[in-house]
Amino acid sequence: MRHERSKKLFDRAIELIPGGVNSPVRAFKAVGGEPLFMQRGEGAYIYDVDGNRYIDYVGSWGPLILGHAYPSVVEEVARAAKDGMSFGWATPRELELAERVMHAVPSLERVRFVNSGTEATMSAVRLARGFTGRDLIIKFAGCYHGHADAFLSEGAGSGLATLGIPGSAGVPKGAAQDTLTLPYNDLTRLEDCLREHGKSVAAVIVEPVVGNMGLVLPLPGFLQGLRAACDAHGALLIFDEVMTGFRVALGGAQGRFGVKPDLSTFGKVIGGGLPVGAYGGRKDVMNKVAPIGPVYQAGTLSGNPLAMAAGIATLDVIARPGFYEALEESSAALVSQLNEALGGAGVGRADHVGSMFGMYFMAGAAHPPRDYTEVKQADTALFGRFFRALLAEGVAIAPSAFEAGFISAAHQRQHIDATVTAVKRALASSSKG
Ligand code: KE4
Repeated sequence: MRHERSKKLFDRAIELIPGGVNSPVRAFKAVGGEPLFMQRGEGAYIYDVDGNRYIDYVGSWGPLILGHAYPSVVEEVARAAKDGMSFGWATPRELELAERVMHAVPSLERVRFVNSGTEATMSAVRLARGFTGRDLIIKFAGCYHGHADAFLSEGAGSGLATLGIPGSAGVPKGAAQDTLTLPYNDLTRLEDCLREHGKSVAAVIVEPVVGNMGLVLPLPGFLQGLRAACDAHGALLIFDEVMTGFRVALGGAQGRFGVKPDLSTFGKVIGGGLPVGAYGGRKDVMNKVAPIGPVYQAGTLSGNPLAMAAGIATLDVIARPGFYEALEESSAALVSQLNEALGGAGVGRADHVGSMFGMYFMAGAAHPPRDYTEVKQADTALFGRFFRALLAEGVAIAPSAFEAGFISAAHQRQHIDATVTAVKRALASSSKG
């Protein structure tokens, strides 16, 4: 494959933008080589600026559950654009999307739209603090909740795990000290922490299925245990469903696992590829949000009509009967073959929850990783070689061993078969070191 145009663009980009990218995980820092520039996407494929085609499992890091340039989504965005890009006044589409999101997720008695997952999680945490009058929050190592100060302490996941940086510079001690970080899947440590700090803990925030340290599933009873522990100590339970929401099920992880949080955050799929985030939950809690309550949160482009149109069109398709069953089938078909290929090559295994999957380069591991300590044993050098070899075979996965993969409704049998062939070839060429 030739990458001259990507290289030329990157040479220009690094003179304009830090690292040449607008989000660190795109920089290929952890896998070597220079980032590619994409020109367009169509269904399961993306095409880089040099015309190379890839079967895409990044899907814009989760939003594109329908695949790229889905016709009805594009049409609805174009229709909205013809009436004006943004008003800064309330518009009808905000209610259209709110009703769809709330119908799918019964724990949402009220919802507020914002412009990113980070805005959603930082607002949910501020609201939990405003509602409880408490300052501390508990998060779990390897879980990523966006780049607000409160979340960038030790073990923040996603790009920080990818780059191997423990936390971020620029976070004041005051912000970091109010965040307690515990091991995922460890209820004993949580209960010990709540016994000591319980009266000051405003909320426990968790990725109900983790996608930001690679894919890590909740152990049986973990999510239920979080619910009970929060109830016992008067803390709010926040499910960060920015990635899992409308991805692992129409009702998100809370629907799939049957645990009801007090607040939830969303993003990605509900924007259909345009910038949308949301937070919502119990009415008594959400009623504390301005303008009816004392917890302030605002946004110039919140509820933007084009973004709402993309979300509405996306949710109208995924809410159709049989959508998730078909997605589950293609996901299981791919991941069982990935698991066989990785196991057969003696380098690791694969797992999935719905259309969110993970590949673990941990030879000989007796089980999929359960927390950040186990995940960090991944052979990242081998992953880097595998990533580059797979890209050369025309299959694009996240450029990090600490991210999840996403299958869309556009991924059909032929894409899955081609992917498995490419994976086997990439494993053969990359395991030589
Ligand atoms: P954004 O601010 O990037 O829209 O959302 C932050 C966020 C919050 N919560 C969860 C569970 C998330 O996965 C994310 C963002 N996910 C990463 C991918 N691991 C975004 C990719 C990137 O940082 O470029």
